[in-house]
Amino acid sequence: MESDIYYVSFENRDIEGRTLPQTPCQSQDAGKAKKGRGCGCLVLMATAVCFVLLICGLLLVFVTLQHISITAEKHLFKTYKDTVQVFNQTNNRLHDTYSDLMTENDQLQEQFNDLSDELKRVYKKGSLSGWFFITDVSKSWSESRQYCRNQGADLVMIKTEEKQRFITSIISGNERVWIGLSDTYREGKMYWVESSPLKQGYWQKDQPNDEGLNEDCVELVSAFPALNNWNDAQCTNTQKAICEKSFI
Ligand SMILES: [Ca+2]
Ligand SMILES: [Ca+2]
Repeated sequence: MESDIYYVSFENRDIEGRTLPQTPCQSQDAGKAKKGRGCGCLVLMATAVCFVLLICGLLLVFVTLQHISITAEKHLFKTYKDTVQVFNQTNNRLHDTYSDLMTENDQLQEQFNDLSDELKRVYKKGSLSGWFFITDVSKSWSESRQYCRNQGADLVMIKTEEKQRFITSIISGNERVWIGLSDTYREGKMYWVESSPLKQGYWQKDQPNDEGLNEDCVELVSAFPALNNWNDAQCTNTQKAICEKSFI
């Protein structure tokens, strides 16, 4: 600044050292220089303001993007949490349903076992047509017959070889079952439960023997050959029986 002042003083002095008035051109140049320095400051200030505004803008964009990202993550987490909750609820319901089904299955299995004990079978072949089943409890001959009648059936009558073979085939293992034949009304004369006389029998060897003069009811013993497995026995013996219900 002191150099500028010295320069101006030098330029505006004559040979004798007297101060000369400034020319119009000199005044114009000085104003331009001063104006130029002012413009430079304004440019710097404007640049600084623009820079600050740019930084603020960038910060605003950054904060906005962060906010959007966090919101999206929150929404995604909530969706995931809801999905997990629905999955757990569905899983619990399936587990309950599975437990119910297993309980029902156990009950059905028990019912099936009960039916198996009774052995219900339907048979249709040739002249045979009926529903045969073995009682699930052991009773005397008379009680067994009553049991069959309570089911709308009667003790089975076996009048053909085909039926004899079939009845034997549905009795498992070594089992003794009552059939609908007896000589209760007349000793030595066998009658079927429908009161028709016996024409063809499938007796074990040396049977019927009316042992002890007290054997009037006929049983079928599955352990013996199919065509030789009848025996007369005491009617009060308790054992299973085979019932027959004819198709109407
Ligand atoms: Ca007898
Ligand atoms: Ca006997």
